[in-house]
Amino acid sequence: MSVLLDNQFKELPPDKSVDTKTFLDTVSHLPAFFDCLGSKAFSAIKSDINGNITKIKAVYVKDPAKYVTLQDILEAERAEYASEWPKVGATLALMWLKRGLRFIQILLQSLADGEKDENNPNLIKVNVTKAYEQALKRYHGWMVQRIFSAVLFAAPYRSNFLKALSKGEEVKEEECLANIRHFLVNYTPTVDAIYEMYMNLNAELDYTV
Ligand code: 0SG
Repeated sequence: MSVLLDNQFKELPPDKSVDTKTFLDTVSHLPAFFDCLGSKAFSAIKSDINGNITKIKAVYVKDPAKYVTLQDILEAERAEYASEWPKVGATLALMWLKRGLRFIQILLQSLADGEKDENNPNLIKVNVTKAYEQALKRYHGWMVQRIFSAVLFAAPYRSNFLKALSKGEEVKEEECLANIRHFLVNYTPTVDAIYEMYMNLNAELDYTV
């Protein structure tokens, strides 16, 4: 079985609201995946994402009935924190988490679309760089951009990455790519919905770290 299909996102309802518990249950499986990538270079990213998820969960468990959807959390924090919002609490954590989720989406879509460096077809640098430039780069100052360049050297080979997605099993490339496409069917609209929510609530910030 595939890591992705074991942790599929649910189809969104017509109003595109994202159920907090389902979302947290699904994204909670993400950090463990970094251990399969075979390099300690990913530990800072893993702990950043873990931190985001822990922060959102901490708010949710305080009152699950109040925070049924992710939008419930943003609206409650907007009322609670006033001028500090949105650079605060779970709103801030989800703002960063969604960028990591967008990165993963673009990376997987690029692999599924068969984009590759024809001279080095077993490298995923071209896919990772595309994802970074579209999802994260604009939020990173030169220092973090340099960290990205260093991490890029630790990126696994395409074949090893696809194997890790298949939980270490030898799965045919086409089957793995089919699993990725299947996973993206609900994942992409979920990430899009979170971006849309940030835009509609005017909660997006564009400072760099
Ligand atoms: C397969 C190959 C993968 C290669 C991956 C390369 C990805 C590039 C990564 C670059 C290195 C990023 C390291 C971390 C950077 C962090 O500084 C930033 C900003 O972090 C936020 O800063 C925190 O997340 C916030 O935490 S919070 O929960 O408490 O709210 C907060 O601390 C904030 C600063 O707060 S403020 O100043 O506003 O008060 N993080 C990122 O850029 C996100 C990086 C996500 C990378 C996702 C990569 C996924 C790879 C998947 C591979 C399958």
